[in-house]
Amino acid sequence: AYCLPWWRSSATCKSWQSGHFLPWDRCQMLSIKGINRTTGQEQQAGLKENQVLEDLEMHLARRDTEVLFQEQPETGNQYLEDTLLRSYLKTHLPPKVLEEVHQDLERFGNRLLTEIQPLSWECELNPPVFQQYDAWGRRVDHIHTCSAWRRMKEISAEEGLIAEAYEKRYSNWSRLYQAVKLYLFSSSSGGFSCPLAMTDGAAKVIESLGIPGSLKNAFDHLTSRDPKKFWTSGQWMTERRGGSDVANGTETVARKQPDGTYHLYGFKWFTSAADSDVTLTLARVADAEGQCTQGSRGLSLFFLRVRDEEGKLNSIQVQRLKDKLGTRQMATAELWLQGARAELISAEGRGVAAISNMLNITRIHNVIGAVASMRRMISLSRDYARKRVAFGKLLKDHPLHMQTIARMEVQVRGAFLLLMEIVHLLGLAETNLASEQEQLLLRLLIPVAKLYTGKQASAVAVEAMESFGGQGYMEDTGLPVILRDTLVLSIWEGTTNILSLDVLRSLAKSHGQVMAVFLCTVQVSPQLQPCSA
Ligand code: UCC
Repeated sequence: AYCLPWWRSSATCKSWQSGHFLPWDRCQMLSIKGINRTTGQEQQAGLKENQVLEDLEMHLARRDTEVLFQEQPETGNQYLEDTLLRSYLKTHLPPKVLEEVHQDLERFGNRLLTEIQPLSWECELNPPVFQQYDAWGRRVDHIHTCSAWRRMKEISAEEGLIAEAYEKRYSNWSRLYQAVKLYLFSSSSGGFSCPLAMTDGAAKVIESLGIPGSLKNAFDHLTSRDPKKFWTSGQWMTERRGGSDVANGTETVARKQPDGTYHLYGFKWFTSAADSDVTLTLARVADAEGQCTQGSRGLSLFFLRVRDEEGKLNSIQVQRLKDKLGTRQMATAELWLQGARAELISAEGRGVAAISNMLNITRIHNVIGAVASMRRMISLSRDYARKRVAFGKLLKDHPLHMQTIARMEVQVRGAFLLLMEIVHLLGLAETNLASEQEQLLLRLLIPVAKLYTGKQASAVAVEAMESFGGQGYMEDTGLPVILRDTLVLSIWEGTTNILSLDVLRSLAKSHGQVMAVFLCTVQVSPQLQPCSA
C-alpha cells in the first residue's frame, strides 16, 4: 500500500458490506487479505471484513505521519540562492550599482516566489483560446488569453523588464541588469518571456533607426514602465514556404498608398504571441506594375499596429492557433494580411539587415531562456536530492547521482558566464563604450551562444528530468512543461545549422577578424578582455 501512486489512492471501489465506495487502496487491501467473495460467503465474510477494515483504519491513520508521498522539490528566492549570479555581480558591478541592484533583485526574487510563479502555472493550465465567430455568425477572430497572462504583461512593465535596457540608468551595466532580471523571470514567466524577447527586439530596431518621429510613440509604449501604457511586439518572419530561408520564402507584398503608408497582403504562417499590440514584419514592395524584386534584396521592413484603438484587427484575419509541443501558454497563430496598414521603416530592400538587430536581441533572449531553464531544472534536482531517500540514504549521499548533478551544474555555469559575457559586451556597444574588437566578438558570440545553449538546454533538461526518476515524467509535477518549453530553444530564432551559417557570415563579412579576435581573446587574455587582432 505504501507504494501506491497518489492517483490510485484517490480512486474507489464499492464496499460489499456498506454499498458505499471505498478508497481504491482499501479495496486492494481487502483483496490482498483474501476477501474476494461470492454471494454465499456474504455473512461469514462480514466479520472478517470488519476486522480488516479496522486494521486498515489504523493503517490509514498512521499514514499522515509516515512517508507515503515523496517530498516535493522546491526553490526559494532564486536570486539569493544563485551563488554564481551573486558572485558574478559582486565581482563585476561598480559598488554603487551593485548596492541598488542587489536590493531590487532580492525583492524581485521574493515576488517571483510568492506572486509570479503561481501565475505561471495558471498560464500553463489556461492556454489561449481562439474564437473565430460570435454567437450571431459575425467573424470576430478573437484570441482569448487568461487573466494570469495579462497580469504577466503588467508585471513586465512594473518591473521594467524592457525599460531597464533603454533608460540606461546604470550606463553600460543596464543591459546586463535587465538580462539578469529576465533570467530570473524566464522560468516563472508562463511563456511571457517570448513576447518580451520580441518587444525588446522591436525597441532595439527602432532605437537603431534613431527613433524616427513616426515611431516615437511606439518606442515609448514598448519601453514603458506603466502597465496601462506598455505594448508588446510580435516578429512576423515565417511564411508558408518556411522560416529559415526568409529571402526566398517571403511572399507578402506591400502596396504603397497615396498617403505614403503601405497595405500588406500575404500569409504569415507562424506568428508568436499573436495577441501583441504591434509587430515588425517583412514584405516586398510592389512597383507601379505590381512587380516585386525577388530574394533578399527585395525585402523591406514594416511596422504595424495589430489592432486599432477600438480593438478591431488591422485588416488581418486569424486562420488558426498553432498546435505546438510546448510554449502552449502563448498564442502562436497563422495570419492572413488582407491590406494591413503598415509603415515602411527600413530603406527599401534592406529589410533583412534592419531586422537582424531584432534577431540578435531575440537570440540573446533565447540564451537567457536556455540558461534559466537549465538553472531551474538543476535547482529542483538538487533540492530533490536533499529530500529523496533511495537505497537507504538520501540521493545526495549517492556519489553517482551527485556526479550527474555536478556535470549538469558545470554546464549551466559555463552557459551562464557566456551569457554574462555577451550582455556585458552588448551593454558596452549600446553606450558607445565597446572597442572595435568587442563589437566583433559580440557579433560572433551571439549565434555561437544561441546555437550552443539551445542544444545544451534540451540535453540538460532531459538529464535533469531523469534525475527525478518516474516523478520527472509526471505531468503535474510541472517538470515536463519545462522540458517541452526548453525543446523549442534550438528551433526558433534560427536552428543550429542556420546559426552555424550565421557564424560563417560574420566571419566572411569581417574578413576573418571575428575569429582572430576570438582566438586572441580566449588564448591570450587571462581576463577574457578582447585584445586587438
Ligand atoms: O519568429 C519566430 C518566433 C518568434 C519567437 C521568439 C521568441 C524567442 C524568445 C526566447 C525566450 C525564451 S521564429 C523565426 C525566426 N527566424 C529566424 O531566425 C530567421 C532564420 N534565418 C536567418 O537567420 C537567415 O540567416 C537570414 C534570414 C538572416 C538570411 O537572410 P539573407 O537575406 O539570405 O541573408 P544575407 O543576404 O546574408 O544578409 C542580408 C544582410 C547582410 O548585410 P549587408 O547587406 O550589409 O552585407 C547581413 O550581413 O543582413 C545582414 N545580417 C546580419 N547582420 C544577416 N544576419 C545578420 C545578423 N545575425 N547580424 C547582423
